[in-house]
Amino acid sequence: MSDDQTPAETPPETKLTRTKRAWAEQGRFLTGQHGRPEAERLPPGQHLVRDWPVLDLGEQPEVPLTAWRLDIRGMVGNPVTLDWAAFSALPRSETRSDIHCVTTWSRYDNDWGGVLTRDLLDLVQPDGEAGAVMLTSHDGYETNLTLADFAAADAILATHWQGAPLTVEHGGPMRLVLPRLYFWKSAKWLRRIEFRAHDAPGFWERNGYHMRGDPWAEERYAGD
Ligand SMILES: Nc1nc2c(c(=O)[nH]1)N[C@H]1C(S)=C(S)[C@@H](COP(=O)(O)O)O[C@H]1N2
Ligand SMILES: [Mo]
Repeated sequence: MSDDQTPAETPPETKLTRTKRAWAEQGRFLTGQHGRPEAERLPPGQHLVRDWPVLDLGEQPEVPLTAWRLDIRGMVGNPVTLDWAAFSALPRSETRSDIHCVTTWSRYDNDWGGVLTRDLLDLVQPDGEAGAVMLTSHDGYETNLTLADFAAADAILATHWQGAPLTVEHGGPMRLVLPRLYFWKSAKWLRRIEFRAHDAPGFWERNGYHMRGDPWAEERYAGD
């Protein structure tokens, strides 16, 4: 894990260190801050809600912690299957972020607890050739991300919301939260993360949604 003491020497320049430096530069908007003027906090075409709507494909899988597993596969140096104890032993972090759903609702100031995707990446060591991830969930849902988006500084594998364990309807025991993209990218009930060379469409992306889904660029649908 990366909470390094003072390094004795400069680490060797590799593809991975270059990639990580690029991620760090992209992460200049720090966790817990929206990083934009207040007037621009709400992306175009969005409206604010105070409640938290539930959206899914009609199935809310119950995954007992004793049976919970997260598979990390594909182009990584250290493929692992984590059980709940192993996942809970990873470094814990807290973030505060806004939700932007493509159906036009946004919700400000959600407090998340869990494991930063950065800390998972430190564990599994993606290959230099890995450029994308495919996320698969217990309900069969799939969604795709570039590795750079997955590695965003504020992306968190969340187990808690506002200090309490995530409820099943919102993706508990663990979901991704990726605040910089529309919320369909934030897979609930996450089961598997596969590292790949190239980005390929997931469920909504095969059904007309945009491959990336940046709310600030209004990337709602394919062709936007
Ligand atoms: N596994 C899974 N994850 C999912 C979905 C889903 O149907 N299944 N729906 C996505 C969509 S379209 C949205 S808007 C958000 C909704 O999350 P929420 O119900 O916690 O608001 O989850 C995303 N993640
Ligand atoms: Mo959505």
